Amino acid sequence: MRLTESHVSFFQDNGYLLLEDALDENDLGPVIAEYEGIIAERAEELHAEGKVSDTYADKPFTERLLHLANEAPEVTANLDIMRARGEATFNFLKNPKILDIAEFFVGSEIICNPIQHIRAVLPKEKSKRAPTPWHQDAGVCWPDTDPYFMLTVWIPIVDATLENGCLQVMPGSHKMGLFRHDWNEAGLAVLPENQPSNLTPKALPIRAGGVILFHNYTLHSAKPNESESVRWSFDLRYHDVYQPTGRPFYPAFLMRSRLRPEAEQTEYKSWCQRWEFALENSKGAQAYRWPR
Ligand SMILES: O=C(O)CCC(=O)C(=O)O
Ligand SMILES: [Fe+2]
Repeated sequence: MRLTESHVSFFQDNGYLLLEDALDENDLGPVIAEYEGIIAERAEELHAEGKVSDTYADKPFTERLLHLANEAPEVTANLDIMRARGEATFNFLKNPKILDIAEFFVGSEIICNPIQHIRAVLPKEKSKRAPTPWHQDAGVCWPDTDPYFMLTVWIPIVDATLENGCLQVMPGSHKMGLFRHDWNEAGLAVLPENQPSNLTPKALPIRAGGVILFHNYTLHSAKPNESESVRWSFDLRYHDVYQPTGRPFYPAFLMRSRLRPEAEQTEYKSWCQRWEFALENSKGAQAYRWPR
């Protein structure tokens, strides 16, 4: 995808940028297949244990997890990137198309930040979690990242619609500094009384294959999932190698270095090992500047 100065100036003015069709089937297919495999394996296990009445093998990717979760909610546990640690997912983190987009904004020495997720958002009546509340990603980092720019890349792997809980942003909010965040039942949130009253939220429905970029100070949230299917998306973060990550007890990976290509940390096995070690040894670490 060729980015131009007008993309950059839109991003600088608004704090976000939506790029349709940045990725295709070859990029998303392996990740979907990997998660289909993980879910199929769990379905078989749960069925063998008598916890689900059916493996729901005939259901599409956007629905199978939901049917299983209706009977065995534990099926949704540990699906996140660093817990499931699939190789296709790891390859996705260093997908050259994503790194090319990131390079345009963060330069050529690109760290893949450990604050990264794949989210399988269930329809709201079925979900134990409220939709992601209004927040800034700077707010979920340690304050040592405050002076720096970090790029969030939000990637739907199924179409994200107004109905199934697409992302929404407050354009211009990235120029207003850090807002106060408070914990509520939805998570760490900028409560309505602390939000800028002069800005209007903009919902960003986007087809699978598109990507949304935003700034670490952009206020954003997710709409509720009012559909009958699962909203699957990635949110990944990239920044320059010399910046802190905001979660120093988790591993960061130099995914691209034009200056020192030999220093790149793009090996699947060591990615797995470093995450295993970090998850095992960081229990109880303070993840947020605002304690719960
Ligand atoms: O996908 C969501 O529900 C929230 C995403 C988000 O907060 C982020 O990408 O930083
Ligand atoms: Fe966020």
